[in-house]
Amino acid sequence: MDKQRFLDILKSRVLIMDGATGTELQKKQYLDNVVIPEELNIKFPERISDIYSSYINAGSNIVLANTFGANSIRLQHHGLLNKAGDIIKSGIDLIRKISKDTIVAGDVSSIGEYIDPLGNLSFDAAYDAFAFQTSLLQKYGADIIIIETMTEIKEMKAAILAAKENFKGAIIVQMTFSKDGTTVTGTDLKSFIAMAESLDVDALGLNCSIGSKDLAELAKVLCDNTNLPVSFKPNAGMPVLINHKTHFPETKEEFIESSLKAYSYGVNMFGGCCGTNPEFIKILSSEIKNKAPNIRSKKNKYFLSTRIKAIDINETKKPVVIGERINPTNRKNLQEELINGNFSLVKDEARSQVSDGANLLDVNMGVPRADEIKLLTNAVNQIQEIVSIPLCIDSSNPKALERAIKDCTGRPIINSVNGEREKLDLILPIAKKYGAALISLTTDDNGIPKTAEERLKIAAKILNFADSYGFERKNIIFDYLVMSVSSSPEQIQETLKAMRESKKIYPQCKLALGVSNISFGLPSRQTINSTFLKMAVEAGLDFAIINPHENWKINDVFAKNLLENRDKGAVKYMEVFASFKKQISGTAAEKLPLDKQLYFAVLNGNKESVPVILDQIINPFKTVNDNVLKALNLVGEKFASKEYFLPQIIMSAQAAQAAFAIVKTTLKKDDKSSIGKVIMATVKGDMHDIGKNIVGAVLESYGFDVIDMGINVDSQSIIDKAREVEPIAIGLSALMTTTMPEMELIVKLRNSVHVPIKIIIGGAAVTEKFAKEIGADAYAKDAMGAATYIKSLQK
Ligand code: THG
Repeated sequence: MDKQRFLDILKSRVLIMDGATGTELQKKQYLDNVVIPEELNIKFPERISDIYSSYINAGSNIVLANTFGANSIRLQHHGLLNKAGDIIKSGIDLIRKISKDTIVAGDVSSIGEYIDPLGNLSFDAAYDAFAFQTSLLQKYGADIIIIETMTEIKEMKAAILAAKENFKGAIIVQMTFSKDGTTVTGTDLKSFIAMAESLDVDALGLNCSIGSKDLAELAKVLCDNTNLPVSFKPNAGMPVLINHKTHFPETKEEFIESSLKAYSYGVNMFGGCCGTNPEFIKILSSEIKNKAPNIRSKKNKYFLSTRIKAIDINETKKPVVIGERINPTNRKNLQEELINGNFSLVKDEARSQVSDGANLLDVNMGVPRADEIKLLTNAVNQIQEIVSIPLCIDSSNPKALERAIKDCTGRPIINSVNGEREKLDLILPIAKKYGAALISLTTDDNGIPKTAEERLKIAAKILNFADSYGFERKNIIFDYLVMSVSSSPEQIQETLKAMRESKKIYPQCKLALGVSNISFGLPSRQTINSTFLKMAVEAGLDFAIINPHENWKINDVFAKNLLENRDKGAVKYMEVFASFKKQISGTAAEKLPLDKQLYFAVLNGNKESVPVILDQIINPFKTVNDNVLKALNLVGEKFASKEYFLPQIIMSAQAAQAAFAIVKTTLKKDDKSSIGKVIMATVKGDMHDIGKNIVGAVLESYGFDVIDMGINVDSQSIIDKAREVEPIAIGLSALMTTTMPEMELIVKLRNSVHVPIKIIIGGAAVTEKFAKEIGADAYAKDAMGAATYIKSLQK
C-alpha cells in the first residue's frame, strides 16, 4: 500500500489494529510442536490463520503478520534462517487470503540481545538483522511495517534505519514503557519521540507492559508532544500469577474506557497487546471504528536528546549552552591522552561542564595524525555513559561523523558543514539519514567572507542544497562565524548584521556561534566573551558554543568599545586588562643608538618610526637582521608568558615587515638579481598569516623572490604553482592543529608528482617531530630558522 494513501486514511478516520497474538496462541495451545511462533506460518498455517480470522472478523483494519522475531539473528539461532523467505511470505499471504481489505503490517521486534554498550551485539550487526527482515517484508508485499515492543533506543534506531532503507511503505514504531514513563533501559517518552521523529517514521505509539488505564496517560504525553499519528496497543492489565498461570486482570469494560480516553487525547490507531483477545477488538470496533480522529493542536517542538532525556530547544532559555571544552586544539595534555586512548580528561570535562550548566556538549577529536573515526566514536560512547545531555559532534570528516552518529543514543547536532559543494553533498545526506540538526558555517572554498551579504549568499546556497536533499530547513543552524576581535574587529558587526538578517529571512533556521573565538590572543578572555555573548543573543543567537566554566555575567564597557570597533588596536582595552607597558618610548628612545631604536620600534610595534630609523642607516641589512629578529623572538616569548597578546603581535609583525621591505628595496637598488624563488602559503582551512608573512619578509630581505600564495591555499594549487615556477623551496604555515594534516597531504602530493622541491613547514603547533613524521624536509622554529635552511639549499 502506498505510504501516502495510508497516511491519508489516518487523517480521515481512526483505525483498529489487532489484539494479542502470543497469549492467544498459548491459550489455544497452538505453540505445540514449533520452536518459535513464526514457524507456524510454514508448519501449521491453519493455526495462525485462525488467529488472523478472529481479529478480522472482530473488525481489525490492520493485522500484524506473524513475523515478530523473523530477523536473521533470531532465525539463525533457531535453525530457521533458510526458511526466512517462506516464513515471511506465508505470514503475509495468509492474511491476504482471508481478506483483501485488511492492511497487512509486517511485524518487527527485538532481536533478544542488546546492542553495545548494554550488550555484545554491534549496531551494524543489529542493522543487518533488521535489514534482512524488512527487505523480505518489502519483497513479499507487506503494506506497512510496525516496529513494536522496543525497549532499547539504539535497537529501535537500527530497526527504523533498516526499515527506511529497505521498505517503501509507512513505518510505525512502538515502544514499551513502565508506569513511570520510562523503558527498562531508561528512555522516557520525549526521548522516544525525539529519536523516532528525527528518523522520520510515519507514526509512533505504545504497546504492551502496563494496563490500558496507565498507558492512556502515557499516550496523552505522546499526543501532547508530537504531530505524528499515535498508536495505542495496551495489555489487558499487568499480568499476575494465579495457580502458576499468567492471568491478565483487565476487563473489556475497563479496556474500552481507557481506549476512549486515549481517543479523546487524539490517538489514531487502537488495538490490544498481551491478554487481549477478539472480544476486546470487537468492542473497540463497535465504539470507535470509522470515527474521525480527535484533532490535536499543532506542536512546535525542537527536540535534541540522549537515551534518557530530551530537551525542547524552543522551550530552553537562550542562549542554549554548548560546552566547548572537549576539544584538543591547543591542549597538549589532552592530545597526548587521546593518542594513548585515554579518555579520562574527556570524561572529567564532560562531567564538569554539565555541572556548570552546559545544555549540550561539543565533542571535537581533531588531533593531528590520529584516527579521528576511532577517537570520535570512542569519545561519544564514553561520554554518553556518564552524562545525559545531548551531543554536538564537531568534525568535518564525513566518515568520522557517520561512524559516531550511529552510536548516538539520541538526537545530536552535527557540527558542521559549510558552503563547499563537496561537503554539502557528503554531510547533508548523513544528517538527513540519522535525523541530526546541522550547524552550517557560512564559509566556502574562498574562506570566510568579509561582508554580511556574502555570508548570507552562502546561507542561501546551503538552503538550496538542503531543499534538494529534502533536509528540513528548520534543522539547519547557521553559524555566521566570529574570529578574534584583535585581528578582525571590523568583521564583528558583519557577523551580527548577518545574524539579524538571517532571522528575518529564514526565521525557521536557528543560529550558533563559536563565541570564544572572539577573544583569541587577548587578556581576560571571559570579559570579551561574555560581553560579546550578550550582543550576539540580542542579534538572535540560539546556540552559544562556549566554556561553561567562565563567568558569563560580565558586561564590560571596555570590551564593548573594542567589540564595536571604537578601540582601534585594542589600545584602551589592553591598558585596562593587560599589564602592558611600552618598554621604552618617546624621547628616551631617540637617544639610543640606531640599532637599539630599531629593536624597540619592533618590540613596541611602532611601525611608523621604522622608515625614519632605517633612513639613517646606510647599509641596513645586518642591523635589520640582527635587531628585528631578536625583537621578534622576545615578542614571541612575551606572548607565551601572557605579557603580550595578539594586538601587540600584530603591531610588532607589521613593524618588522616594514623593516624587511625597506631592506629589500635597498637590495634592488644595488641591482642584485633574485637568488632564487620560494613559494609561501598558509595551508587550506587556515586563515592565519602573521608568521608566514614575517618569514616571507625575511626571505625577501635576503634577496629571495617570494611568491606568496596567501591563506587557505589548497594543496593542488601549491603543487601546480611549484611545477610552474620551480622554486628552491615551498614554505608552509599552519597555526591550527586541525589544519596541520594538510601539510602531510602536500608532501604526499609532491612525492607523487616527483617534483624535487624541498618543503619546509612551521607554525604554532608544528614540531620537528611532526615534520619528520609527515616527511617534510625541514621544520623552522622561526623566521631565522627558515631563512638559514633555505639559504643552505643554494649551491
Ligand atoms: N563554530 C562552530 N564550531 C566550533 C567553532 C566555531 N567548534 C570549535 C570552536 N569554534 C569552538 N570551540 C572552542 C574551543 C576552545 C577554544 C575556542 C573555541 C579555545 N581554547 C584555548 C586556545 O585555543 O587557546 C585552549 C584552552 C586551554 O588551553 O585549555 O580558545 O566557531 N560551529
